Amino acid sequence: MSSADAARVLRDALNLHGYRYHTLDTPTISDAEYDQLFLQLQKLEEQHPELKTSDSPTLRVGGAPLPEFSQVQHGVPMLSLNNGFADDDVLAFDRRVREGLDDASSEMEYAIDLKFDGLAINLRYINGVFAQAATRGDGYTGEDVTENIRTIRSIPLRLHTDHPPAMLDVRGEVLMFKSDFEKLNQRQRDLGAKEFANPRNAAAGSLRQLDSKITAQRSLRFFAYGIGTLEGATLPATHRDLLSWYQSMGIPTCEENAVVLGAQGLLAFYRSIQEKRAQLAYEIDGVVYKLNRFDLQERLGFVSRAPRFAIAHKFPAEEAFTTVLDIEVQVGRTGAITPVARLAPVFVGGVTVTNATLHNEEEVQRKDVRVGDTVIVRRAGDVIPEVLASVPEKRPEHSQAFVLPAQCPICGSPIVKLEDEAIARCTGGWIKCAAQRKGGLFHFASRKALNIDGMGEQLIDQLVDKNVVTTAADFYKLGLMALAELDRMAEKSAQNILDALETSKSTSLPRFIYALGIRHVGESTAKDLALYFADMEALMAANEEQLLQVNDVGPVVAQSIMSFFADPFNVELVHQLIASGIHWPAIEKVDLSAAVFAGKTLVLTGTLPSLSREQASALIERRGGKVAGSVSKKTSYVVAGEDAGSKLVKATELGVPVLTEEALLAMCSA
Ligand code: I6G
Repeated sequence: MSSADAARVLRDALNLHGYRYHTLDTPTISDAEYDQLFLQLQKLEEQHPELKTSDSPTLRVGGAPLPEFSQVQHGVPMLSLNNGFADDDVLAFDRRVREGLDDASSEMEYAIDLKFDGLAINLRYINGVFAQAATRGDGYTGEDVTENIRTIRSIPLRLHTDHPPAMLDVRGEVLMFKSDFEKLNQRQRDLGAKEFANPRNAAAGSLRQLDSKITAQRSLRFFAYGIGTLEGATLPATHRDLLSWYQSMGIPTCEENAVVLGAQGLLAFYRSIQEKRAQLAYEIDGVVYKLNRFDLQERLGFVSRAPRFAIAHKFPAEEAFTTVLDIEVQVGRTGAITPVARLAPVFVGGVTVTNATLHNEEEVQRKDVRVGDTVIVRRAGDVIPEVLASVPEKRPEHSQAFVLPAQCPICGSPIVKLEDEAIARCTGGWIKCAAQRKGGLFHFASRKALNIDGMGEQLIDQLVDKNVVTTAADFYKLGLMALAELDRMAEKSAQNILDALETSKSTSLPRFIYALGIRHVGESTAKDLALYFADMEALMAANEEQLLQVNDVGPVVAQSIMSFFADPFNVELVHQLIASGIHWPAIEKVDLSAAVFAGKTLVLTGTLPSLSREQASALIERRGGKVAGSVSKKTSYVVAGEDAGSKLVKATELGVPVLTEEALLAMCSA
């Protein structure tokens, strides 16, 4: 084989394996084998520089630093979208679209994409080969970031098609996944370098590097969602077809998208994605609605610099500036001390925020947050608001750095910090420290534990402060009189609490174990412990050897469980709770290590014909399996029912076996 042929074969193989790894998530060769091929091509190109082509994967590692970015004129302007925030904005958009098309009575077909929080980029392919990339800039002129974009492994350097367009401008967003952002900031911390405030800044900072070797070390991704210039091919009929065409050519698109009818379809998707938002691997700040058909898009056209056929429906702002009024410390149920910033009220992410966590002492010092500082506050989904960074330029004179108190502000016990822990703790324990007592009681009553309806923070505060309740067993000694004497407690509400306490007595063993608040025993470990021991007395008497047999229990968790039950106070508490009437259905003891799904992870998708999600999960867990929420290479089976969506598609792409309910039941009874 000639050197030119060898270089072409190696290039094609590396491009194909890169695509399988970075886009499809189904590599067919090992990393070491890939590296071997890469080295062979690098060597060949060194010996024959004339064989180096612009789609060579060896260029992905970055090239010589540039003196500056040159300017690129966009063939078709990269315009921005009008924004809507409220449902009414969406209804008005839909009305304008229908009226603009003289079709006020029909429901329009809309395509919906996520509005990724990244940077808009234009990728130009000439005859199927990646030729240039440019930022959006002012929409008409951007910056040439070709060498940096080339380092993004999921972007094909050559399109996977035998009939590429003569020229294609792919529009989309470069972003950084949340997990890659965390890793990058960890690396920045290790190097003593400045951290990035959020994934968007990290993506922007990584892309605007004159030295593309730095970009190559950052994990950036790309999702395509639009098109600019197209020559030598026919434009697909709809936006959705465009994305499918891109996918067929190896250009990454996001699988979270939809085609819906009418404004109600738009709003339903918006709400479903709002619920899912925190679980997405990347940050989004809203969704984008577009008429699906390109011919209708063209008929509507543009108004000033934005299309009439599309709108971004944004989520309420998630970051805002405010002032730190004070820094106090909170004591959690395990004694963990958390510094909390008291803030001047600020509206962020749809609510008014007055407190934000500062996590721990190190974090306050690292971010150097001080009383009087102007800070950026972030609220993401249901997550507790946090202070992201302070703005030192706006700091008042004579401000003081934060120092953690030596004594617990609640019980006065010493605060200590173990060497290997970032968290400082109050040493008072349940008995001395009312904050720990309240935290433990709140946990016991919480939804995933004994689920005592109405037993909230304010009620527990009163019950503890008035010495009516000390341990969870005291909840079940409460009478109508004691409750009715509390502030803001009418007889009816008191009776509701008593009814909720009664209802909570019928529980499950996993809930009961979780409710005890043993350190390191969360919901999932409680479930594993209940399945393994099937009996509370057996768990209380378990030694380390037995505990280590339980799924996901290691020495630290085992030690924590043993020391909890080594305390006669805790054993007595369990006995008192059971004596007060708390009970659960018996669990049949099974040897999970030999069960059909031992060590396997299953994902449920769609509606199963007869089993509810909870029933299917219980079946799987009782046979040693774990139920996960998303499909990956590590998924053992996907159980699919009617209307299974993107999870089923992903399973098929990754070659994960798919089970029907019938097959699941057959495996369970084998
Ligand atoms: O379909 C889209 C998805 C996401 C977009 C979009 C977007 O921004 C993150 N932005 C524009 C300007 C357009 N479509 C036209």
